[in-house]
Amino acid sequence: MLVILMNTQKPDDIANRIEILRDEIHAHNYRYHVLDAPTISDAEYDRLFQELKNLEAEHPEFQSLDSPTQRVGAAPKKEFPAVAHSIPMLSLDNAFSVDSAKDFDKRIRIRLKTEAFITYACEPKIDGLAVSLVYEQGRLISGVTRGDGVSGEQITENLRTISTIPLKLKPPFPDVLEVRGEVFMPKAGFKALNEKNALLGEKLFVNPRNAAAGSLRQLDSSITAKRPLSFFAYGIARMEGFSQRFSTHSENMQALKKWGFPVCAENRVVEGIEACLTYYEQLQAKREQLPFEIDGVVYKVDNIELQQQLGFVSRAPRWAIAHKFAAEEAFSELLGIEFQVGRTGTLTPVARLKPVFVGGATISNATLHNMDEIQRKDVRVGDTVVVRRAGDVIPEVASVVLEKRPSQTTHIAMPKHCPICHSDVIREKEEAAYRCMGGLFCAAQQKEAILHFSARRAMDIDGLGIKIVDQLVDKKIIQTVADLYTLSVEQLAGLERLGKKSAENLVDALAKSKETTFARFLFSLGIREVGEATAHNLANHFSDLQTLIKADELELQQITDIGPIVAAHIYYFFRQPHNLEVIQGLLKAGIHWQAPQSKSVSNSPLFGATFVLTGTLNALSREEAKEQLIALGAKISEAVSKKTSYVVVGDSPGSKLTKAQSLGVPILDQTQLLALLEHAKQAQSQ
Ligand code: 5U1
Repeated sequence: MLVILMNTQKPDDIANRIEILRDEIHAHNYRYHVLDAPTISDAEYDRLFQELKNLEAEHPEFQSLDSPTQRVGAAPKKEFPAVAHSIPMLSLDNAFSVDSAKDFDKRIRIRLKTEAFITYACEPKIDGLAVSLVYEQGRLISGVTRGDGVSGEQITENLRTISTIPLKLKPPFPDVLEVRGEVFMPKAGFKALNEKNALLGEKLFVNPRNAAAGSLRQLDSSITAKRPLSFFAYGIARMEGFSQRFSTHSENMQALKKWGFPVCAENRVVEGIEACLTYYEQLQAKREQLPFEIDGVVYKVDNIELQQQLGFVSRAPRWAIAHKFAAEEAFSELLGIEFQVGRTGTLTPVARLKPVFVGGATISNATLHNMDEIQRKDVRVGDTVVVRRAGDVIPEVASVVLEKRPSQTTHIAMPKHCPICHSDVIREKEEAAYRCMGGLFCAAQQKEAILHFSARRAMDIDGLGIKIVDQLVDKKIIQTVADLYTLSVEQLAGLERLGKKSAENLVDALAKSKETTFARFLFSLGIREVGEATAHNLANHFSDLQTLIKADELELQQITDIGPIVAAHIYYFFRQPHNLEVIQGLLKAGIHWQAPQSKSVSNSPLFGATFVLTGTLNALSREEAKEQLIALGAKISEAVSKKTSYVVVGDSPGSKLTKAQSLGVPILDQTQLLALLEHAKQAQSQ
C-alpha cells in the first residue's frame, strides 16, 4: 500500500521517503526497460512517480540530477560544450570478408607467438552512436559523444533521458567508472516515430541510426526524452577505487550488468576464429528478427592482458575488429533518369526507382555514376535492376536483371542541353564526364558553387544550407558567392522556413567568415582540381593573391603536386573576367587573411618538408593538421613518392601507407605528428 506523505513531516523523513521512492522507481525502470520483466502495473508505477514528483516540487532543496524524474529533459541549451575524453575513444578496423577476418586472427597469433586458439568475445555491431558515460560515486555525472575520438560534445542532459542508461549504479560500485557503449533507436520505436511524424506532417527519418543521431543532437533535451532511444554498454574505459579487478572483457560485461547497464543478450565468448565466423553466420541469419539494426559483428580478444600486449595502431586496437555484413541489395524497377548538374557542370545520371527498402532505408534514387557505366551495365529505363546500399555511401544501381527485361525498354542518352540552363552539354576530350557549358550562368552550378564556398572546410558559413541556397538562387536574390555578403536580415527573414533569429544568425556567420586563411579562400573559389591540399600548397608558395593571379602555367607547375592539367585549370580560372569580378567583390566585402610570416617559417625545422596524410586523423582534424604543417613551412602532397619526407597515418589508411613502406618513406602515427608539430613550433619561436 502507498503512503502519501503530508507536509507536516520532518525534513529527514521527507528526504528518506524521496530516496526510497527514487530507488524503487530506478529498480522498476531497470526491470521494465532492461530486463523486460516488470513487477508492478503501469498504474502503480505512475502513482509512485507522481508521489516523487510532488515531493520534489514541494521540496526543491532535495532535487537531484539522478532522480528518475530528471529523465524528462532539462532546459534547452545554446550549444553542446566540447570536452576532451580522459581516454581516447577508439574506432575499429573493419573486415569486409572472411579472409580479412582470418588475417586479423593470424596477425594476433603471430604477435602473441602462439598457435593456440584465441578466446574471442563476439558482439553485434549496433548501428547507433558511440558515447562515453562517466560515473562518480555511482552517479552519472557526464555523457559525451565520440566526436573525433579525442574530444566530443557533452550531451549529459540528453543521455539522462534514455531510460536504459542508469542514473545511479547498483552497489558495490567503483569510485569512478567510465563506460563506453552505443545509443540506438530500436526498429519498432523508429517505425512508430516515423508513423507519428507522417501523421503530423513532420520530417521523416531515413533510418534508425539517423533518427538516433538527430534525437541525441537536440539542444532541447525534452525533445530527446520523447524519442524512443536505448543503449547497450560494450566496454569499460576506466575504473578507479574498486577492490575487484577483472581479467577478461566478458567479466567486464558481467560487472556492467550487475551495476545496472543493459548489455546485448547476443554477446558470446568463443574459441578461435572459425567459431567467430559461425557466430557471424548465425547473427546474419537472425539480423531481420533482431529488434535493433546491426551492421556487422565485433570480435575482441577476451583476455585483457593479451589486449594490452597487442596494443593499438594509431586509433584502433589491434585486438578487435568489426566484421561487416555485405552491402545490402534489393530489386527495383528503373522508372526514369534525371541528370544532376554538379559544381563544375558535370552531369551525373541519377536513376529514379520504384521505392524499395534496402539497407535500412527506403530508396527511390540511386546513382548510375556516368554514361560509360550505363553502357557497361547496359541499363535501360523499364529494366529490373539490383540496387545496392552499403553503410552511408550513396546507393547505386549495381546491375540489370536481364532475364526480367520487358520487350519495351528505353535506351538512356545524354541530353544535348543542360536540363537546368539549356546551355550545350559537351564531353571534353579523354574525360568520362559530360559538362554543361553554362558556367556560372547555370543555376545548378551557381547553387553548387555557393554550397562549396560556404562548406565547413572552405569559408565555414554556419547555417547556409541547401534549402536557403535554393531559394536565394531561384528567386534571383543572389547569383555569385560575392552576393552572399550583400544579404540583409530582412531579405533572409523573407525566405520560407527562416525566422528572424536564424536570419540574424546567418548574417553574423557571414560576417564571421570574412576572417579566413589564404588557403581556405583559394579552396572556396572552387577552381577545378584545386582541393584543400593544392590550395594549401598555392597559399604556401605565393605570398599574395595578386602574384598568384599573375602566375603563368610554368610557374604554377613548379609547385608540389601541380602538373600541366591543374596548372591550366588555375591559369584559365584567373583569366576569366567574371571570376576576377567575383574575387574583387569578395575582397571589397571585407574578406581578409593574415599574410604569411615567411621569416619565421624559414626558421622552422619542417620548412620545405613534404607531408602526405592518409587515413582518418583523430588527434586533430585533417584540416588542422594541414594548416599547422603549412604554417610551419611544410608542403602537403596527395601522392607518396621518394621525395616525400613523411607519411602521417590515421585510422584505416589507404594504399599510401603500403607505398610509403615500399619506398622506405618515414611513417608517423598521430602521436608522433603531434610531437613533431610541438617540436617545430618551439624551434620556430626561438
Ligand atoms: N559491440 C561493440 N561495438 N563496438 C564499437 N563493441 C565495440 N567496441 C568498440 C567500438 C568502437 O571499440 C572498442 C573495441 C574499443
